[in-house]
Amino acid sequence: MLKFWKKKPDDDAARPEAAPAAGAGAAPPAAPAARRSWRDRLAGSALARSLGTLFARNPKLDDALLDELETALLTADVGVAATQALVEDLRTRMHQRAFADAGALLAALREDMLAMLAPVAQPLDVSTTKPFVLLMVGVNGVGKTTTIGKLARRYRDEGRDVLLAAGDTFRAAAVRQLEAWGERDGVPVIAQGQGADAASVIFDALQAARARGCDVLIADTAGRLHTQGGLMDELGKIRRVLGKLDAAAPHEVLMVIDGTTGQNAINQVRQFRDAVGVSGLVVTKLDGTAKGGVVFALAREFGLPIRYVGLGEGAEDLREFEPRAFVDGLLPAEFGAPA
Ligand SMILES: Nc1nc2c(ncn2[C@@H]2O[C@H](COP(=O)(O)OP(=O)(O)O)[C@@H](O)[C@H]2O)c(=O)[nH]1
Ligand SMILES: [Mg+2]
Repeated sequence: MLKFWKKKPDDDAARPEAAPAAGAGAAPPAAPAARRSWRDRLAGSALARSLGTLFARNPKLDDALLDELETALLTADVGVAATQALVEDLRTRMHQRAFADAGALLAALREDMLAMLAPVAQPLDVSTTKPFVLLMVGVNGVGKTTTIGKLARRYRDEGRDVLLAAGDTFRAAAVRQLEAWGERDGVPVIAQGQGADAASVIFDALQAARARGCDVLIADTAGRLHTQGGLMDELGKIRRVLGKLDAAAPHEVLMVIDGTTGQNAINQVRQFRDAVGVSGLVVTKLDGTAKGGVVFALAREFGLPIRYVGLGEGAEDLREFEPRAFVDGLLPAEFGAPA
């Protein structure tokens, strides 16, 4: 089910602004010509598909329906606690005869889902200080560097001066990948190459950001070192050296979660939160086959702000998290408002 983000042959023609790829093997994919709707992007998710199937046959209002709903939610990584909260509320109200039909139950599910997500829909405001230092963390392959490329584009388009720091010095390809995004976005990158001390790269970058009067500094970090302990030590050191220049920096520690990883995401957040502190989340790869439910599990478990979600690989595919668009993208079309 890669159809939502696979490059189509005629995409290039419709994309006059598409820049040639920079850096062999590290080329960020071009942005789609038009922003696709949330529903378009989320339709392939396991939750959207199973809820669609479940309610398409206009089922009877009974406990069997709630059991099926429970299974659908658990299978889509909503997690035990969030699933129970959702299903038990519906069960209580169903037994009180609050619903006329399955459609009314689905409408109540939608409201409950929105209520669960509302507290974590807190957009990130990078205009509170200058330079605003954003430290990107998360395990390998979740989409940190890609998200930085997308954010750099977004902030630049908002008229901000952005600087990037190539703090994933563990792999040479990681530095090249960030530089490719920098070229593409027209945003400078501070790098020292593979094997450099990540904390010193990011320290230099903050000094440069101050000297140049930049609005936002976004620092990439490694997701994997020789040991997990080594990684946490490195992130701790980065925090400490930033604090020497600006006691409040980093102003945001943004943890990136791969939306397809399921319940393991919970363990990842717990580990990073305890070791380096996390102030916001980005959930990527919700397009395609991601199960989608992990967003509810994260909201329920941590209550950390979900700043952005990734709905594709292109620069335009990073959206501020909007619970309404997200929930309506997952629920069968006839019950939700148009996404
Ligand atoms: N479909 C999809 N792919 C994504 C998204 N975000 C990142 N990716 C892809 O995930 C892969 C790993 O991304 P990368 O930024 O290198 O991860 P990092 O190791 O955390 O820096 C790349 O192929 C990205 O294009 C997303 O929102 N949707
Ligand atoms: Mg990376």
